[in-house]
Formats: sequence, structure tokens, C-alpha cells
Amino acid sequence: MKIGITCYPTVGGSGVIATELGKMLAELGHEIHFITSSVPFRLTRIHPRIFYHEVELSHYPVFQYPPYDLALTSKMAEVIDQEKLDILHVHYAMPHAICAILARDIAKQDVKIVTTLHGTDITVLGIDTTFKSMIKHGIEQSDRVTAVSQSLVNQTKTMLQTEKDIKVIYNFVNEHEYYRKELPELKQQYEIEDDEKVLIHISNFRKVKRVHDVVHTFAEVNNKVKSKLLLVGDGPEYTSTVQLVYSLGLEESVLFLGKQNNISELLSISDLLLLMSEKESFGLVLLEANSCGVPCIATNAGGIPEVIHHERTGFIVEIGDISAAANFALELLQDEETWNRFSVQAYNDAAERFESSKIVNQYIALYEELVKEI
Ligand code: GMT
Repeated sequence: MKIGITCYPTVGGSGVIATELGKMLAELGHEIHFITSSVPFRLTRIHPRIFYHEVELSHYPVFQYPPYDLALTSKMAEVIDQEKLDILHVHYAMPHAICAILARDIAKQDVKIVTTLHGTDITVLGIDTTFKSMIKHGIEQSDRVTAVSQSLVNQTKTMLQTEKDIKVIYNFVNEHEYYRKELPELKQQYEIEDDEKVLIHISNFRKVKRVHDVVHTFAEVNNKVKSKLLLVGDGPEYTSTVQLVYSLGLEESVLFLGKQNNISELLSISDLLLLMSEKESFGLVLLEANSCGVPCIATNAGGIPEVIHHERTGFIVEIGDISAAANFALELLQDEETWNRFSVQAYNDAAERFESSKIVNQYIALYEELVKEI
């Protein structure tokens, strides 16, 4: 099949999933056309069946703002016709599904649109009444819609009052990259001592990630167990988090690493991942962590309980419940046998339920169903 893919190409779980999906589809013999504003950050290698079509933004003085959505639409229509696409798979309803629908109207080639919902457009923009009907239109006019968790399906249906069939297709990880590696030298480079436990948090530091809860949880853990906290990522709450760390006197124990690419290496030197979000449709970092044998402590927000099995692959706490998170962390970090059991269970669960080829096959089945309708 010839498949177009549009996503946000910069760092973020949705871009990771879209790119890894494209790469795996290309490996299976499909022709993949990325239609994005820059090369997706995970598209690091050349592949004969992967093509990249850049959405160029016009900076004409008459436009107060460069119209990304329209530039994308016109590029989509052009690629649909030129490359004779069978499928255009867009990640995010807003604005990508809307652009795809308009592009389908403009193009001469009969193309089918698949929209994958990742969360933020529903849980944040869906609340805004100005966008609500547009998002609903994007979803209802797509030929097939998928969401990354059942929780997101339920939320979408409730918020947008839509009867559209939305299929859950969970996220996956590239197992060739996400596995536990022995990296004692990396620990040394970060000046982490052998007897120190390593906690890690990875996010874009948006308010919904509640990074301050992560720091407060760590503070309680650090009182009882010799430990370090790795904070990976950058975003709006970064500065206030640095201030919090200093005000708690934790500056020697918390390492701010900023944006990093080799997440699997950082996970490989970690004992526990903390994700204290108030909104999270899936929480791809949880799966990445489990795949590297790292148990997680996370909140019961959105789709998180569909990823983490409480008391098996990690622990689930109420949003904002710092002391429960700290107690569970101590339970794991103070008992080697418990940690080992959780680590194995986390790895096995990631490998069984979220195996990449199993998930990619679900997308392929969906595309094949649609191609038959053309
Ligand atoms: O979490 C973010 O702010 C980034 C966003 C994205 O576009 O990557 O993440 C969303 O999609 C991921 C991939 O499906 C999910 O793992 C995240 O849970 C989801 N974020 C939210 O729902 C807040």
C-alpha cells in the first residue's frame, strides 16, 4: 500500500509512534510518505521506501501568521495525487484530520483517511467550545478513527457527543531500541554511586505533568534511601521546578538533563520511573520504561491504568497523592526481591501486550479493510 503519514515531527510520543509505525510499514514492503513540517526526529536512517514531503510555511507579509494548516492541506492534496496514496494516516484530529478531509476534497485520487487520537486535542482543545465542533467534524468525516486507550475513546465520545466508532490501538515501542543495557560507565559519568537508587521522570514539563509532585515524592524517598532523581525534558514548568529543587535543598541529588534522545540508555540506569500527570491518554514513557525492565509509579489519570498493572508492573496512585507514591517507591527500592519481580513482570507485560509487530498488524488490518472499499 502507499501510505501518507502526518504527525507533529518534534519530540513527543505521538511523533514517535507515527514515525516508528512508518518505519515498520516500510520494512514490511509498504511505501511511506511523511508529510510534515520537518523531518520527524526519529527518522534518522535512509530507507528506499520512505519519502519525506516538507510542508513549507509561507511568510508573505500579508499573512499575520504563517498558515500551517492550509500549507499542510495543499501539500497533502498534492502528495495524494502525485504519489497515488491509498491511505492518509494522520495523528491528531486537530488540525491534522481537518486538513486531511479538506485535502481529500481537493485531490482527484480516492484516498482513505485514518485518524489516530493521542489525547491533547480531545482533553485540552475539546473543552474549548470554539474547537469542539471542528474536532467532531474531523473525527466523524475520517474513514476510520483509532485512539491510544479505551479511556481516550470514552472521553472523546462523552466530550464530543459522537457515535463514531473509535477503535483502540495501543501504542508500542521499538524493542530493538528499548531493552535494558548494562551501562555502569554511564552511571559513573553522572557521578551516581553504585549504592544509589536512580529515579527518573521524562516529560515535556507541561503543567499537566505535575513535575512538582515528582520532586516532592523524590524528597520523601531521598530522606530514607540514598538516591538520585534524573529529570529529563524541558518545558513551561522547568524553571519553577529548578526553584523547587533548590528550595528543598535537593540540588545535589536532582540532575536536570534537559531534552535527550537516548532515552533507553537513561532508562537502563534507572530503578524507577515516576509519572504524576493529571491528564495522560496513554503515557508512552511508561511503556518505554517497562520495556527496559523499569517499574513505574504513576497516577490513575486517563489511560495510565491500561498500561501499568497495579502491584505487578508498578503502582497506581491518586493524582496528587505524594505520600502514597513515596511509600510505594520505598517498597520497591528497599527490597531487591520485590524490585526484581516487578522488573521482570514489567518487561514481560511490555513484550506481550504491546509487542510492536502485533500493534502494527492492527493498523495494517484497518488499512486493508479500507483499501477494499476504494
Ligand atoms: O504528553 C504530551 O504532552 C505529548 C503528547 C504527544 O503529542 O506526544 O502525548 C500524547 O500522546 C502520547 C502518544 O500517544 C501519549 O503517550 C500521551 O499520554 C499523550 N499525552 C496526553 O494525553 C497528555
